[in-house]
Amino acid sequence: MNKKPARRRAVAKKTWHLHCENASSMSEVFAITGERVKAALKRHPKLKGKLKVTLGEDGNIYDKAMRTADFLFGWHFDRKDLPRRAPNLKMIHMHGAGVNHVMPLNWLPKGCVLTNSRGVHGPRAAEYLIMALLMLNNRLPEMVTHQRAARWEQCYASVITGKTLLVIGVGQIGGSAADWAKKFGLKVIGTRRTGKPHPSVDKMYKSRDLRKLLPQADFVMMCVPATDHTKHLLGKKEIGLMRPGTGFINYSRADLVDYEALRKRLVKGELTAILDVFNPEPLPSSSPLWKTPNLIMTPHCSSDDSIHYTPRTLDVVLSNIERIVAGKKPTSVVDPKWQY
Ligand code: OXD
Repeated sequence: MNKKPARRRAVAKKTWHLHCENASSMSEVFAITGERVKAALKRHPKLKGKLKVTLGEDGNIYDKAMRTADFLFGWHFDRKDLPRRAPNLKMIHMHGAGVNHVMPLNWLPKGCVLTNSRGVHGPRAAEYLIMALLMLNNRLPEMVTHQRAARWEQCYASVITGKTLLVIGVGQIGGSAADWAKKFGLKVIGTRRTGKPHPSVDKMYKSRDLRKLLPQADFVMMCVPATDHTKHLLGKKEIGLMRPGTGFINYSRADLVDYEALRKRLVKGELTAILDVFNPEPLPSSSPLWKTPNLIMTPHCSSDDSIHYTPRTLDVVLSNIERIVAGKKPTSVVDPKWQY
C-alpha cells in the first residue's frame, strides 16, 4: 500500500473536500453535526476557505460525496468498490480507536491512509479504569451480587496501595491508567508488543511473557487492540492462571478473552470482573453474562466522553488535513500489519 500523501496534488489544489458520514444507529456522542464542525473549523483557521465539508447520514449523499471527497470521516460506511467510487480519497479517519470491524484493509484505495482516534479517549478512559480498579478493590461486584439476592453480607477490603496491577497492552489508554494507578500507590507491571518501557510501569514485559505475569497480579486490565494476533489472548489456560481474588477489567474488545472460561470462575467466586465490551453488541438478553455473579457490566460506554469525544476527534481529523495540505504525513495512521 502506498502510504505517501499526494504531495504534488496537495500544493496545486484550491479547495479540499471532507465528507463526514454519520450513522443514525449511533449515539449522539458520535454525531458529526454542522455545529461541531463549525466550531472545530474555528480552531483550525489555516483551513479557512480551503475546505468544503459535507455531512451525510446512513449513505444519503454518500455516492455523490465520494466522487469528489479527499477525506472521509466516519465509522460505518460502505467500503465496496471505493477506489472507483472515491478516486481522490487520501485519508479515511475512523471515529474510534479499535478498527477490527474494517479488517482486512483490502478495500482501502491505493494512496489512501486509514487513521484512527487513538489518544482521544485518554482522560475519560483513565477515569473509568481507575473507577473500575477502585470498585474491584472495594469488592463492589460481590456486594452488588449480594444486593440482588437481598443478602446482608459484609465484604471488607484493604487499601489498594501496594497491590499489583497488570496492564495488558500499555498503549495510550493502558498508559494513562498506569499513570493513575501509580498515584494510588499500586505496583504496575505491563506488557506491550515491543516491550518498550513506560514511565508509570515499574516493569515492562513483552506480550509473550503474559503467562508468567498473570499469577502475580491482584488486578488485570485488558487494553490490547483486537487483531488477528490477539484473539483469545486470555484463553482458558490464561484465565486459569489468575489467582483467586484477582479482579479483571476488559475494556478493549470481547474477542480477546474467553468469556465462558471467565464466567465459570466468576460463578465459583474465584474472580471478580468489570466488563465493558461484549460480542455481540448489544448483548442479547439471553446471554448468561447478565446473571453472572461477581460481575459488573457496562454497555460499551466507558471511554467516549459524551461532550468532548467528537470535538476532539474532529481536531485530529482537521490537524491531519492541515498536515496533508502542507505535504506532511498524517498522524495516528493504522498499520495494516498490526491492525491498530
Ligand atoms: C473505540 C471504542 O474503539 O470506543 O474507540 O470502542
